[in-house]
Amino acid sequence: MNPDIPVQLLGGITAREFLRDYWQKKPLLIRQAIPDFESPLDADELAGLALEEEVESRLIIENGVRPWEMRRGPFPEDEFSKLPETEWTLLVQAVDQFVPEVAELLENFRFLPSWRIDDVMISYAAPGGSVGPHFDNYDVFLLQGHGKRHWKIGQMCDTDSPLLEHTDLRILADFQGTDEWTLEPGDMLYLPPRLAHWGVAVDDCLTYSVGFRAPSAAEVLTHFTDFLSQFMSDEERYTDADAQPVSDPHQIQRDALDRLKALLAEHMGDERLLLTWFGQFMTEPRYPELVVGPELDDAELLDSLEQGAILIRNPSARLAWSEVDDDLLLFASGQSRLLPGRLRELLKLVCAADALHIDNLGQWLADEDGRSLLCELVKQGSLGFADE
Ligand SMILES: [Mn+2]
Repeated sequence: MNPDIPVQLLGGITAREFLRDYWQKKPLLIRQAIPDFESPLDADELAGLALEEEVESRLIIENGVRPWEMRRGPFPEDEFSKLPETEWTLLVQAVDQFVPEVAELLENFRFLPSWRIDDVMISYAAPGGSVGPHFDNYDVFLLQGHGKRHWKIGQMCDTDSPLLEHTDLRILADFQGTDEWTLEPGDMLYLPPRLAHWGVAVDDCLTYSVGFRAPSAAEVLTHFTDFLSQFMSDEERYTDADAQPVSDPHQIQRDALDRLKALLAEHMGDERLLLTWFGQFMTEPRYPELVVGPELDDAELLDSLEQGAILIRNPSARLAWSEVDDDLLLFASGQSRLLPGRLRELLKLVCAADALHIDNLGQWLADEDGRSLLCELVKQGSLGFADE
């Protein structure tokens, strides 16, 4: 998309302006980001999802058996009828993986890399309901889906910010409000990471949270070094063939540090491995158990497609691609595959298309590598056959 065209979702500023002035920096309130937005699901449907085994949900009850009581789903059917009239919240994670109309909302965020998006969480709150003042380590867009929610924003926080003593929730002990707004359906609030915020339902309200993900530095280092270690032999060690006589045998000398730094730099600087690891890591599914496919061979796949079968992306799968020298890497749900450069348009199609079928795959089905790639993706569960 053109980064210099005003975006309705961003209140008429361009993607370039948003990234420059707000992204990861400061909040932005956008009135009618999605004009006349009508929530594709209602409170009852959301509650229905929270009964399902594979769906991740939480209930937060402000005055429960203890203050800010948290219960984890799946919930029994009569759970909601026993709740108080006010001051509770139901949070359902990754609704985009279960409700296609919710996944479609993500099309509005194509000005950001898809691998940065985590999920669409939807919360229902009874009047007065809130999860308390808190901060997150991630960017979030809060789209009001139904009813009204009053948002307050506050100070920037970090791990030293004092929290209420509570086992499950990270509620700020000290909230210094700086600004506040009441959001109505279609209004949206962007918040950068670590900004304190507090949203209280004015009436029955549904709020969509489009959440982003960014690995912590600790995760990058531990996971990347774990990945690298698979490619190293036990013989590869600290070496000091250039050692000099030492004056004090107990002292660790500067030259030892230099050898270690060289060893680290040699491995950590391998861009191809870094890219491979990163693509795999960022496309790991949130629920790997939902990414499984059937046994299938190239000929069977071709046959099905020729008979009109349609392949769609598994909503629980994550896909991304990259280039390395003249080759391409496709990352699919935590795995990577090196492919010849001529498949570039196929990779883009696989990552972006709503549906794959004989008409848009056309020539690629005649390409052995293309066919085998599609077959692999079906077997792996990243692509699946659409129900007829
Ligand atoms: Mn939050």
